[in-house]
This record gives sequence, structure tokens and C-alpha cells, in this order.
Amino acid sequence: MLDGCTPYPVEFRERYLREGYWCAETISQAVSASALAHPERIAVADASRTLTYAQLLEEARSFRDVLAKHGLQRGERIIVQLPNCVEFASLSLACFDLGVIPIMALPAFRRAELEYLAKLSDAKAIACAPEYRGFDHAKLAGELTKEIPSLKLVFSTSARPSTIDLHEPVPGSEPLAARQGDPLEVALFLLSGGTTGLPKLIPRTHADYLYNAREAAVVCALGAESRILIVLPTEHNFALASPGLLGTLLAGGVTIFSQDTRAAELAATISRERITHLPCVPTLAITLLDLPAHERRQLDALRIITVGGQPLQQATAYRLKRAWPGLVVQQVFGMAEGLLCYTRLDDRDEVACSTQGRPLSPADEIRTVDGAGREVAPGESGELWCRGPYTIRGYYRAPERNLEAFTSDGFYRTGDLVRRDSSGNLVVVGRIKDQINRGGEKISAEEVESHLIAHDAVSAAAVVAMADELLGERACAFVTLKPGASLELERMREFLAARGLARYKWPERLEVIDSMPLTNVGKVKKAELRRDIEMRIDREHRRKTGDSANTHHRA
Ligand code: AMP
Ligand code: DBH
Repeated sequence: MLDGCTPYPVEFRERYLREGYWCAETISQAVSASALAHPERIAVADASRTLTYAQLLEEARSFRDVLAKHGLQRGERIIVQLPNCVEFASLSLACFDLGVIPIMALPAFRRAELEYLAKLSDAKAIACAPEYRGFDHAKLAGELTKEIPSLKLVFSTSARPSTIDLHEPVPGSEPLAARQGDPLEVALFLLSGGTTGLPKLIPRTHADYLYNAREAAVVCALGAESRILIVLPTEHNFALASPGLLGTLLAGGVTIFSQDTRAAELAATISRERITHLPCVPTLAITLLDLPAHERRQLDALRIITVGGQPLQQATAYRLKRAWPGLVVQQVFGMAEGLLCYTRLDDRDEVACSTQGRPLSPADEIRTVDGAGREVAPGESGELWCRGPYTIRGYYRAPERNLEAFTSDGFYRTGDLVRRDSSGNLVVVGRIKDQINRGGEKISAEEVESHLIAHDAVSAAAVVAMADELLGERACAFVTLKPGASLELERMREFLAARGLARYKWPERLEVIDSMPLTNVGKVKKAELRRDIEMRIDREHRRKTGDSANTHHRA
């Protein structure tokens, strides 16, 4: 396995192969086989292009040859930062076939994140859409090639000076999957949500990821007749392989990419494209529910909505069932590190609406433990630990973090607090990791704090989650200031922008306090800060509703 990764111990490797969880094929072989079974069917489409399975294979072949022509070789890394588009599918397959490892970066990432990823991975290339949502990605990528020694090539999805056009014509050559690759080798890197400082790279192998995508397709009843809408960032594990794009390609279904996340647009697309499967976060589900009735009706033919990434309120789950009586509401509790839990399509409403389901695989091993690592009593809550045929054994190039995040016998400590109910389903009750879950996007508190304390005015900073009706949580920054200094929310956000931090990580509220509440070992008491912001918001809310009640009275 690639240097810097933790291989599965040999007895597990043998067992997963022997018991058929892993197969002796690479992702490009598996997708090629699926494609060749029905070359004329539609595989992928976005707002501007549609490719059949045969055309997808051909475009992937061509992209692979472009990558190779410019010097990318097996085992080298490429940062892939594309919006939801057909080229994402072709490029990923091209990488899997060549053995070049894509690092799945979010389109929202800016200089700080990309620089970090490129340096950590010694990436040789970056692939982007030249421009997306008003941001010049090609320009930033070009600048990074001048600053980061390993980074030499910028590929783009359309012609643009000083980048390499992925669509550049290359002569026909051997088809995809003609060469044997190693199924147990790293196929791609996903990103962790990050709890300690910066996000970690998650190495996923061909064999484990294929199993992940295929099994997820089975529990979501995703088949050749299915049509999935990818509106979450396709680089994210949920949209990529749970079952997402990859599960759909393997099943022979149709993937429709959307870059537009507005509810009314999505409803129109769902209707026009006869979408059957919608993976989404609770935030998106709520905006769909809030559409006017005539737009909501456009979802009547949708069969399965799979909701996850952050807690789905039980009330929202029931609202979904009432709004679309023909719709199956499915919950998923997943993580890029591996473990996926789903409610099953035939679960009773009570299970589907109030639990986050159970592990995907019979070979998933889970433990619920107390602070000392002892299994808690049935029905009690504790930290979830997991191990299995598609859960990693270690982050890439992170030996110290691995000692904390994995037990000596290979369980991943998820940082999530769960309870197992009598039906064997998991209920996520909280988390012990220092993170903000903003509409499913994870923000590492420590990462943002490290930027904040670089500000001249700031002497200490602590970032905590505050509750939000739509996004679930938003980030609030508590800071103490140096004598005589001042700081306002807008100045703070401008500062973070200038540091090249992705916008979704910028705290949306700032509280300047006199001193940080500290434990006797000098750690910030974040629970206290969370209570503090909750109380402040509550007071403001009461003041506001009190005011409006008065207004009402006067009227
Ligand atoms: P990521 O690090 O981006 O892969 O996010 C994985 C984390 O998202 C999990 O460890 C949970 O904290 C959170 N998560 C995912 N799905 C759910 C869900 N259905 N309910 C609550 N939390 C979730
Ligand atoms: O939040 C996640 O990371 C997530 C949620 C649902 C995930 O990785 C997944 C499904 O695969």
C-alpha cells in the first residue's frame, strides 16, 4: 500500500477477500464492466452535456491519456476540485485507471485549504473548472504551482491559457481497464471533517470503496432503472459513493449533476429528469418542504430521499412523509472514514424517522464505549467505535493523529455519541469532537481558531457551534482582545477571507469577552461557551418576540 498509509492486517485482508466483501478488481475495471453491459444507455448528465456509458468510457480514456501525456504516473496525487459536472465522472475514472490518486477537494476550498492539501500530499497536479461561482480557480491554481515545489500541472475542464485542457485531443489508445491494477491499493483520498486542526486525508482502496458503493446501492434499492440527483458536492463521500455517483455507475443507472442548489430549481430538475433517488442533507430537505404546494408537487415521482450528514429532526422526517406520501424517507449516518449506517427501506416509520439506522455490512464491528473505553450497557449512550471491510485503519501521513483516532486493535474512534436502541438501530445523540456541523459541512474549531489568533487584535479565540433552524449549526467565535484593541464581525470575516479560508468556515457571530473560561488545566470550557451563546440567542429571541407581541397589541 502507498507509503504513509496503514494497511489492513493480513488476517483481515484474507478474511474480507475470502468472504467476498472485497473483489479482485479496480474501480475502473468494475465501472468498465458495468458500462460495457449497456453502452448505449445514459450514464451521466449535467446542465450542458450528456454522456452514454460508451461515451463516458471514451472520455475517461481520453482524459487518462492527457494526464499521462503530461507526465502523471501511477501513485502520484492530483487535487480534484470540480463543481458537479460530467467531467468529474470522466476524470475520476481516468485517475482510477492510471493509478493516479485523486484528492477529493471541495469547490468551496480556497488558498489555505489547497496549499495545505498540496503540501501534505506532495500533489503534482490540480484539476479545476477555470471559474466557478465567480471565483477564478485557474488563477489560484496557477499561483500555487509557483509556490509549491511538487505542484507542477493545472488541468481544467475547458480551454484556458496556462492550463491544460482535459478535453485536449489525444490519439485513441488502449481502452479503459486494459491493464491490471492492484485492488488493494489506494484509489482515492477523501477528506475528514477535521477535529484536531486541519482535515486529514482518508485513503480508500479500490476494493473497499467498491464494496462501499455496491452495498450502499443495494440498501437504497438503486438499480439500472434508477436516476439519482447529485446536488451535494460530488467530491463528498455521501454524493460520491454512498451510493452516489459510483453506486449508480456500477448499477447502470443515470446520474444527473446539479450545480444549482435552490429548492425551486431542484424541484424542477427532479420533475424534468424523473429523478428517483435524492441524497440530501436535512437543510436541503427543509428548503424543499418549504416550497409552495405547486412546486412541491414536482417531487411526486421521487421514490427515495436519503437524508444524512447531520441530525435529521424527527419532526422533519414526518413532515417529509406527509408532504410526499409515495416517498420513502431513509436516514444515513456516515463518515468518509468508512462506516455507513442506513435505515432500511422497509423499516417501520418509527425506526425510519427516529433512528439513524444500522451498519451497512454484516462484517461491520461496532462498539459503544464510555470515557475509559469500556462497553456501555445496552441502551446507554457512548462513543461509537467501528472497524470493518470499508473503514480505514489510519489517515495518510498522520502517525500522531492515528494513535488518538484508532485503537491498537484497529477500531476508528468516531467522536460521535450514539445509543443503540432495542431494535439494534443507532441513534446519534451528540458528539465529543470539537467540530461544527454546518448544514452537513464539517468545520474544525481548531482550524478556525488557529487563523483567528493570527489576528493582531486577538489574544485568545474559541469557536463553538450555535443552534440554527435551517443549517442545524453555525459557528460562533468567542475572542478575548489585546489591551486597547477592537474587532467586529465583518472585520474578522474579511481577515479570514484574506487568509484564504473557505467561506463556509467563517464564523457567523462574534462575541468579544473579557476572559476565556478555563478548566484548571488551562483548557477552554467550550461547553460553557456553548451554553453562553445559547442563552444570549434565547434572550435576543425573547426580546424580539416580546417586541412583536407588543406591536401586535398596539395594532
Ligand atoms: P465527515 O467527517 O464529513 O465524513 O462527516 C462525518 C460525520 O458527520 C459523522 O462522524 C457525524 O458526526 C456526522 N454525521 C453524518 N451523518 C449524520 C447523521 N445522520 N446524524 C448525525 N450526524 C451525522
Ligand atoms: O457526513 C458524512 O460524511 C456522510 C453522511 C452520509 C457520509 O460520508 C456519507 C453518508 O457517506
